[in-house]
Amino acid sequence: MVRHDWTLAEARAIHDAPLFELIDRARAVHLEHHRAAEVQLCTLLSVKTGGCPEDCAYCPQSSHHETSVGAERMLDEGEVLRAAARAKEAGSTRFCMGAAWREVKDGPAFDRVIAMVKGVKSLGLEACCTLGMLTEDQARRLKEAGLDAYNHNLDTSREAYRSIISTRTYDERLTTLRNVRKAGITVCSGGIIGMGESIDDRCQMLVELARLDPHPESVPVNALVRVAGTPLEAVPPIDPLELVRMIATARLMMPRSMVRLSAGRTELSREAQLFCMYAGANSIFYGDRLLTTPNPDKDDDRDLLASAGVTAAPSASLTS
Ligand code: SAM
Ligand code: DTB
Ligand code: SF4
Repeated sequence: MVRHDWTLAEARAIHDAPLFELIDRARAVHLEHHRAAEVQLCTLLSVKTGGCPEDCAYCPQSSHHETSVGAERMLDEGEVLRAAARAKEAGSTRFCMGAAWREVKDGPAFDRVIAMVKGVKSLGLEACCTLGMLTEDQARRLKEAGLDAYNHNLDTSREAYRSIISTRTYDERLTTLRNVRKAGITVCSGGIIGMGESIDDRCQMLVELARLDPHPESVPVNALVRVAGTPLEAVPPIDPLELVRMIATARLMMPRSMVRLSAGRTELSREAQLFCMYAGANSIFYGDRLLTTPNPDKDDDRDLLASAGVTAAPSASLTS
């Protein structure tokens, strides 16, 4: 049953259950709704890196923090399409283009994104963008260009949001998600754990995501990548089992969504990554780079999946 009215207490009860009980429940739901021996491979590309006016405490691309990531020029369409073709060749079925923008502004840069989306679609890939805030009209233009999904994370609970980002509000985030939905683009929205938030914050974020009707088709669960120069550089790392619990809880609360084991895999053992997949994650980012930080080697990922008999999904793995 797909529910939109989970309470924090219910989410906590799921999340805090004895680990094996939580995993058994999540696995059962996963088997019911997904091809559980498949994982979708997605490739990320930063098409406009750094110099972002927002002050997200986790982000190396914010101009408020002194990190090794500088503001770069926007990539051109050819560079992006060459990267997308390589991603497809390597086995990815979804290509996500990110820009370090607060919001999309109409004009040449947005026109270029539209051309990129058309090009990625012509290669036969799922196309996703993450460009910051979006108006209804901009969402409509992206849809017309063929965009399948838009990533815009809630990142954490409404309460914790204020201590992580001061330059925009939770409600602005929700408005963009509404604009994306209205245009008929699928929603990709999730968050980050390991920023110093409480377990209640994590569960409250899942309650907020599950409140969206329909649920986001895609829910990325990121572990914070601690980047030198950001305010969160010295936050203690999470225990990998926290990620397993978060993924299992997301799987149970949003049974039909793709749950993506996103940033943070370089810090995880092979066993922890497979445990996340067993608990309900059915997608990973594939390729040596996320947006600005490293991701596991492609060869290591191939070995990992092969050793578990997990195959790369042809496309979204929803079966019903
Ligand atoms: N600027 C747009 C925005 O914020 O919506 C799109 C790009 S932004 C880099 C996309 C997402 O990446 C953020 O919402 C956040 O969840 C994730 N992210 C950024 N830095 C991260 C980090 N250091 N560790 C984990 N996730 C991170
Ligand atoms: C998401 O939730 N994770 C991806 C994607 N959506 C855009 C981004 C992760 C970024 C990690 C930090 C970096 O590489 O800059
Ligand atoms: Fe900018 Fe997005 Fe990074 Fe925030 S997360 S600083 S909006 S690029």
